[in-house]
Amino acid sequence: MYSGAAAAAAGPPRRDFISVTLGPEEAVGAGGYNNSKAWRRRSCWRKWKQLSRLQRSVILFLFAFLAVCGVISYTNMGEAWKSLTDTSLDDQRTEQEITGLKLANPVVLPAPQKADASRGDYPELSPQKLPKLPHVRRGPSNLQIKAPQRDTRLKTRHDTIRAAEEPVQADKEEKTEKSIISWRGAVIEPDQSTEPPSSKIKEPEKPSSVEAEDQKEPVPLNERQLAVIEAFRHAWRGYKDFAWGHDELKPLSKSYSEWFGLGLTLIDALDTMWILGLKEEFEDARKWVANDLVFDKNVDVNLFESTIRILGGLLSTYHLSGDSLFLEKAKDIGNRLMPAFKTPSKIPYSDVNIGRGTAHPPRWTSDSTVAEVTSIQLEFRELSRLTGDDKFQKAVDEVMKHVHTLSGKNDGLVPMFINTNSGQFTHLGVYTLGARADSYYEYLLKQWIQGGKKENELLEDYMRAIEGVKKHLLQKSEPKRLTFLGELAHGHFSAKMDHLVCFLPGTLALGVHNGLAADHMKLAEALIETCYQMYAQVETGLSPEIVHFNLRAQKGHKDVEVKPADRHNLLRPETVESLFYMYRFTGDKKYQDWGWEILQNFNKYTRVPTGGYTSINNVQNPSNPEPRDKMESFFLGETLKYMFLLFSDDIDLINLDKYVFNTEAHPLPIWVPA
Ligand code: DMJ
Repeated sequence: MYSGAAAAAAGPPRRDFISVTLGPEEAVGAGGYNNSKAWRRRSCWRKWKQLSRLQRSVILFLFAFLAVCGVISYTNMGEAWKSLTDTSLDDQRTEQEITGLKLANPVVLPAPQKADASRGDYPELSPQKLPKLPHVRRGPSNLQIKAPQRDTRLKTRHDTIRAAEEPVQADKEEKTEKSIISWRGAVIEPDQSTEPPSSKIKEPEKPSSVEAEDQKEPVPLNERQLAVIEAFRHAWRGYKDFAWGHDELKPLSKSYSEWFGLGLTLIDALDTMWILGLKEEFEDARKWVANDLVFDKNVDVNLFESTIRILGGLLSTYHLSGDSLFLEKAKDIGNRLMPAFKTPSKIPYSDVNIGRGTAHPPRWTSDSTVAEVTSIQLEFRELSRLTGDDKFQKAVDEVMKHVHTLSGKNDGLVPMFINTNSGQFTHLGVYTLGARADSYYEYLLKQWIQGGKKENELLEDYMRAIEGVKKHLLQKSEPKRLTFLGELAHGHFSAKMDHLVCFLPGTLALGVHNGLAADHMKLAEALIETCYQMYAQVETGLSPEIVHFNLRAQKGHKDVEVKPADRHNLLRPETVESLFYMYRFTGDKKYQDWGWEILQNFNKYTRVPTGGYTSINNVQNPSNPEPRDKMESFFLGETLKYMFLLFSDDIDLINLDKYVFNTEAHPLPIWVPA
């Protein structure tokens, strides 16, 4: 509004001008408005004549340029239209296949982004050139012409296995061919359907399904992969014969042990069977899940263990198979685990009774383990995304946000315990990347990747922690100068390293693949060499649970020392897991060779002739490794899966730009950035 009084009071008004020069023809004169055709033509011509020679040439040039552009784009549109028409006429291609083509092409992740000031700037975070993969055999992903062949890769895998191992009769062939279509998943939804995290999740999402990757030629299995399949089948035979539907096989006593009474090994192994292409085994197991898996039981389960093994296993199997049975079961167990979060601090209790809906800490303390409360996030976040119910994600995100703010960290390194009442760290001053803290670090990076690399607090905490690792925990051993991670207890360094720490080289390499500091790769290379030496320097060629490194050179001493209480091997996966990542990202065959040695030693010292593999008590005694009579579920869920992937040259067999593995080796989709 303009007020004259106010303007006067304010003194002479500031004037802004726009000057418009009108020629006599343009002026609306006394004759009024004249828009006749003849007048307009005359007027244009006069105007053209009034222009300078230069102006006329520029205008003529512009017209010519626009005309050329018009011709070019017309030609392109014609081509595009033609190919579209051809596509729709192709009666071999179903609507789903066409959608699948679109789906499979874009890499889920964006190129690594440079961290800017608003995202918390780290000098280390500048995008790194991703290492070239010399072993990549896939063609360009952006295939626009060839329709994807559904089922081809796993179908071929079955064929290879069958050809190598079992002659099959003609009628059985026919039956198998028919069932291949159904076993690959009743519902194949080609939509990757991934979304960034949101506190208001509305639409339930669909499975990602490896189907989307099947458009390219299947890569045949090599001998080492066939050896893994043979090992898996041997382990599975023992489980099936003596422990079917129970938690863990006791292969020597030909019986089983129960932990939660939920068929732990069977659920943990589902996606491994899918990836290895073990159709019949998978179908048997699916039937058990459909008919016998019941969560309405008066039983206490550990929140972390049941999340990573059961919830994680069901979610990934749902994604790989597209079978909604697994999502239904995942929802059921997810809901039953939620009472764990009803604590004064919202830091969850360690134990939940899934039948009664009650939760509690262990009997002797009100503390929870830090790794446990911070390594359930990938699974609960994914459950929210799939169901459209944000309660799961809210609960676990709150834990991470809270831990982010806590004091008691040492350059990003966290203590091992946290109190469920106060929400504070307890037992301060002890820092390790081994038991009780390990997967906290792993999940910082993996949640950041899962969410599309946007959640900066997670990245900040991860980067800070790796700096803390370098500052406080890194040392070199004698005589071989192996780089290892020790522990810090109240300012005192201990040269003790758990085998569990061997997850770290793989995690570091994954970070570098996603654009983080290149020096993390150097550290990863040094650490994986050490983890391998934890096997190679021991009499059976199998790593003990814990080693101590020599800091001073002594005659006749190796780098690795083993204490009597630590010389067991539980068939753990961490070293093989890291070997897999290292091979994927570098293509260096030595990592495959190291994994092959380890597999052979598992076969030599832990294989039970009547079926199954067993943990052993003494890795230093090849003539009597002292079998413990237990096959952990993670041997099938993780160790053999990572072995199989390590020996594969197919980077699309669980593509690491599309999937992120939870800490129990269950692949979950990476959410597409908004
Ligand atoms: C598995 O349950 C998981 O890998 C977990 O993160 C650590 N312990 C075992 C395997 O060693």
